[in-house]
Amino acid sequence: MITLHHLNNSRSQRILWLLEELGLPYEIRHYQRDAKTSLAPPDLLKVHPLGKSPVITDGDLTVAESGAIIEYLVDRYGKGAFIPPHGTPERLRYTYWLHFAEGTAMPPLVMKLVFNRIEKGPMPFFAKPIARGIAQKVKQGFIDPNLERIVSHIEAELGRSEWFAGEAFSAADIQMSFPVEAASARTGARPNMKRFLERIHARPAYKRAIEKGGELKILS
Ligand SMILES: N[C@@H](CCC(=O)N[C@@H](CS)C(=O)NCC(=O)O)C(=O)O
Repeated sequence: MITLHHLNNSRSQRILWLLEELGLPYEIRHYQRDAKTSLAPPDLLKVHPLGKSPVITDGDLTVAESGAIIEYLVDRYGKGAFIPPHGTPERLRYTYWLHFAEGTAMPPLVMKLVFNRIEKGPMPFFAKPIARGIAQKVKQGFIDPNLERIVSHIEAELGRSEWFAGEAFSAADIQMSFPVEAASARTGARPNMKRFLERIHARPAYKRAIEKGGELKILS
């Protein structure tokens, strides 16, 4: 039996959604973020040394990292579903987006969230102008130009085909859903991204995943 160690309001929602798309039997162990820090509870450290979610256990195996979990589930249980055939241009696009999501898109999206918090968060009045100045400088000089390029790239690619890897829905769309949600919340949604989100939200398996794992409230 597969167990998904699911942290509320997190990237783990993608794995829940994939499990629903695959129609596999699984159980969910729920973990709640700390209300003040948003960090995962220490219990998750008993499952994996980083204490982050998603993580799955399947018999003796423990698999962490969304992209690795997606590859594992699709390879082991997918029977060819949600992955384009080997040797096709679609397969290369699939691999690209599977890595792009966490390797390229998420780091500046997380930085944007952190520096927004530094800029707006509570702190002693004498430190505020300094912190605000540093946050604005990092955002203007580094984070925002990077995000502009990333979001324009995503938007253009979603204009090329209905889904990230081509005309067929694949697990790359599941992996890319979180950066598209986060980019829409933190930089503003563009038309193709908006339509992509509408398409995924309408999928029955997506809706079941939200019912079981709780609403995904993307912070901005
Ligand atoms: N690249 C990893 C990121 C894992 C990650 O950072 N998960 C976040 C939730 S979105 C987490 O567990 N945060 C709680 C913490 O760091 O304590 C993946 O895609 O699995």
